[in-house]
Parts: sequence; C-alpha cells; structure tokens
Amino acid sequence: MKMKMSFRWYGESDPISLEYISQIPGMRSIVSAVYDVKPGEVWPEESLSKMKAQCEEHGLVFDVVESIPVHEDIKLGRGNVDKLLEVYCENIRRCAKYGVKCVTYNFMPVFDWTRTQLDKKAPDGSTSLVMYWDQMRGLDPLKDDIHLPGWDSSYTQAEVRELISAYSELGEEGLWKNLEKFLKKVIPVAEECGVRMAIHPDDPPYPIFGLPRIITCEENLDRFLKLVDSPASSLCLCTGSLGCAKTNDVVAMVRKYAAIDRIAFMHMRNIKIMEDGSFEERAHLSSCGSLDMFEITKALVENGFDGYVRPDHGRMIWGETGKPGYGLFDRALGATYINGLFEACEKSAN
Ligand SMILES: [Mn+2]
Repeated sequence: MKMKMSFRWYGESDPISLEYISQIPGMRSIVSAVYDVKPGEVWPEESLSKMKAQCEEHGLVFDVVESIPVHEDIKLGRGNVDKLLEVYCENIRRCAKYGVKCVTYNFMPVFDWTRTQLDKKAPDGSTSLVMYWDQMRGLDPLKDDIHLPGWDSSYTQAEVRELISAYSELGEEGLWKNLEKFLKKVIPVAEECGVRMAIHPDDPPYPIFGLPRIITCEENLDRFLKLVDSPASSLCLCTGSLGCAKTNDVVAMVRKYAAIDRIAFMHMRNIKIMEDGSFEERAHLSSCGSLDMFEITKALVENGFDGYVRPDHGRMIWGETGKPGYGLFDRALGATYINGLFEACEKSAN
C-alpha cells in the first residue's frame, strides 16, 4: 500500500506498549512527541534518539511528530515571538535529524479540542467522547469557573480569562496574520530538512466562547495553503474534526487537497452529527456515523495519496481503561478497517 499506517503513542507513560502496537497488522509508523518539555523550549536530542531506538526495537519507524505545540505568544503575536520561532525551528531540525518526516501542529487558541464528556456510554456499553450543546449552553468562561475535559489544567482560571480576552481582541484577521508570520519563518526550515508540516484543523471547526477559529472550512483551507505555497506546508486532514460541521463536505475536501498533494497526514475517525449540531465520536465504520469512510479512502487512493494515516480517537471497549480516545482495542479495529478500505480501493483501481 502507498499510504503509511501509523499509531499515536504517548511515550513510556503510555499504558499501551510498542510491542502491542507492533502486533496490529500493517502497522508501520509511530506518531509521538517529547511530552515533558513545555511549549517554547527546545526538545532534548536524547529524548528523540531514545524514541527512535525504542521504535526500531519493535520494527516500527518514528517518523511523525504530533505535535510540536505552538506557544500562545506566537499565536497572539506578543512577547518574544522571534525567540519562540527560533526554538520552534530548532525543534524541527532536531526532529528531522532523528528521522522525522512529518510534523503536526495546530493554531487553535487556548484549547486543542473541546468536548463536554469523555465517557458517554452508548447502548452497547462502550464509551466515547461527545460534545453536546445542551451541556455547553450557558457556560461562560469569563464568568464561571469551568473546567471542560481536554482543557489544559495548568492554566489558572484567571489566566484562561486573560487569554480569552486577548484572543477576542486579536480576532480572526489578527490570528491569520500571526499564522502567516509563523509559516514564513518555519516552512523554509522544514523544506531544508525534508519535513512536511501538517496543520490540524480546529476541533470543532467553529467558534467556541467567541475565540477566533480559522482552520475550519474549505474557503479557509484554500487561504491557508496559499500563505506559503509549498508541499512542506500541508494539511493534517482530520475527518472527525472537519466532519462535525454539517457544512463541510469532507469527501470533496479530501479529493481536492489530495489531488494537489497538500495532505501530509490523515486522521481517520467517524463522528455522528446530531439534529442540533452536537456530535458523538463513533466507531470508524461508515455505518456507525455521519462520514463515508469508503468515499474518503477512495478519494485518497484515486489521487495517489502516499502520506501518513492514523486511526484517530477510538471508543473504550472490552473493559479497557486509559486515556480517553486513545485506547488500544478500538483504534486497532479502526486501523484494520482502514487497511481493508485501502486494499479494496487500490485493488479495484488497478
Ligand atoms: Mn485529529
């Protein structure tokens, strides 16, 4: 198969071992990061070389990083941005030195993703992450002391309020400007060391609490790709993130961006959009959610996609406990299903 199947691993603290991951049929690459260094600091080379060696011991390749986090000051355009951009570039160079070919990142203000519950029980007893508007409505982070799952708990409530007002002041156009500055500095370095940067869409792809969100829809993805028109500035196309806005035609987006070779990384998962725009994360199969995973795969194969794919969030099943969305069993089932889709699409195309 042309695509490269991968699996996210949170390093030695991950309850799922590299041995287990290597036993998933067709598994090739490990997606990981140095998780014990704060944004804005340089990653120790020892951490990267150790990760590379650990993966190789299990017949796996450490060649995808998710993520090198972008410091809030870069997104806000305040503080010592030039120094922070230097550090970011140095981290790309160091990753490349240890074999990394693709680096994922996002440009989301404050929160990487928003859900209202991480263990919503389905009728079959499995649990998954959900975002229900009736649980969101009425929450105001500027007034209430709220802690939504997935939010960085290292921020105090006062810091969160300060960040939120700074971002509201910045607005969407300000965020675009800072993203452009980031890309103009970082992409030439990525090009030089053979790394493809892959921006992850906002999750969910619409404003939450008035925070600006820009990596959300086809029009904005077009605008993003023009900022620096290079294969080194590509997309991490997350079907579940883009797919939870009804207005996004994920199949059409995949077809369009695969055709111009601007998808470096695919996050494949399914979600079910409810009547009121709420959504539930579901099993990967097309029949389990709102997305047609076959049509998505077909669009990739027909356009010669040879980038990385990983099964994104899974449900918790078979009594497994652990990091919500990142258990072994359902993601392994997802990988197997995705492998099947690719094999079928490739063989029927030939
Ligand atoms: Mn994703």
